[in-house]
Amino acid sequence: MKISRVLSGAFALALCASQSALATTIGFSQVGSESGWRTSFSESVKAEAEKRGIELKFSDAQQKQENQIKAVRSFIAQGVDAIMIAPVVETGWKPVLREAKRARIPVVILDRNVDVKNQSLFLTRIASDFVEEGRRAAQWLMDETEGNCKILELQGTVGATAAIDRMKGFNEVIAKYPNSEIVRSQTGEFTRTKGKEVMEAMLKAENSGKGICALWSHNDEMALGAIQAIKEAGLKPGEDMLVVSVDGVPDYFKAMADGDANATVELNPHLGAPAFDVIEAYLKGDRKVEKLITTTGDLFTQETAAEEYAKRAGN
Ligand code: GZL
Repeated sequence: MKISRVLSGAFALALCASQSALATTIGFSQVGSESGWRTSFSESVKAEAEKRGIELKFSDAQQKQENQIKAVRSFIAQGVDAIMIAPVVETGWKPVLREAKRARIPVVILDRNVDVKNQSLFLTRIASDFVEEGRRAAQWLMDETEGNCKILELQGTVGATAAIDRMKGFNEVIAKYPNSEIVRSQTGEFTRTKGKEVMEAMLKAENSGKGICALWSHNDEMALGAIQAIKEAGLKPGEDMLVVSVDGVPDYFKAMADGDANATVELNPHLGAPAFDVIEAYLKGDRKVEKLITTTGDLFTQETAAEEYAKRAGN
């Protein structure tokens, strides 16, 4: 074999080794830090990036889509290897996703969805089945109340997939029970402060909650705020008014252990690992990836809340 061929082969091997050793740079546009779940999600992604030697450029959009779009444009300008977006709402993403595609930068959607017809604008979406979360919360409540319940609903962020789909799933089940209905529904924007504020207003409008059987909250953070409002209205949350929610954050397990809340559907915050798996495979040339990778979570009640809290507190 000619010496030049041996050298070029060695050079190619060395180049390949050095490239794989080069840190992958990934831009991550996160919604914000509006809930305990969101914070766990961010921390989990950062820890996973650290573990894998990935250079993570993290942007917190404070729940504003314009900040997310700015961050994605900045990632494109910096020439990152891949972009992850946890979209605050479903609409308004097509232009910036097309810019990423033109720049040949793969995009992974995490958690909530983007409403784009052209599915080639992103590599995959990794998320829980929010409709199923709503169904499970509703079925638990119907089983608990023998299908006889007047319900207040705290909706998540308007236009967010989690709010749209949890509402859809919950209503699908409630529709089967003629003696149950949602009597009032309003957005608490997924935050504890707004959840308390909106619950205070709903209780005032509903005779201080007399005759209300349950609160259905699209996330634990709003439910925890609402629990304060229920107490200040002179009612016992968890008893006079049942509380059912989604996320499974430690504070909510504590509330269930204290008898102030009744059930939650846990939402997996560990989306970093599956996202990095897909991105690393893609960067190595693997083009086979499902358009949706679904995570799952269990429904938890007061029965196991104390032991589950002990496992989660301080994590
Ligand atoms: C749902 C996620 C929601 C959480 C909230 O997957 O988008 O956003 O349920 C968070 O805690 O604000």
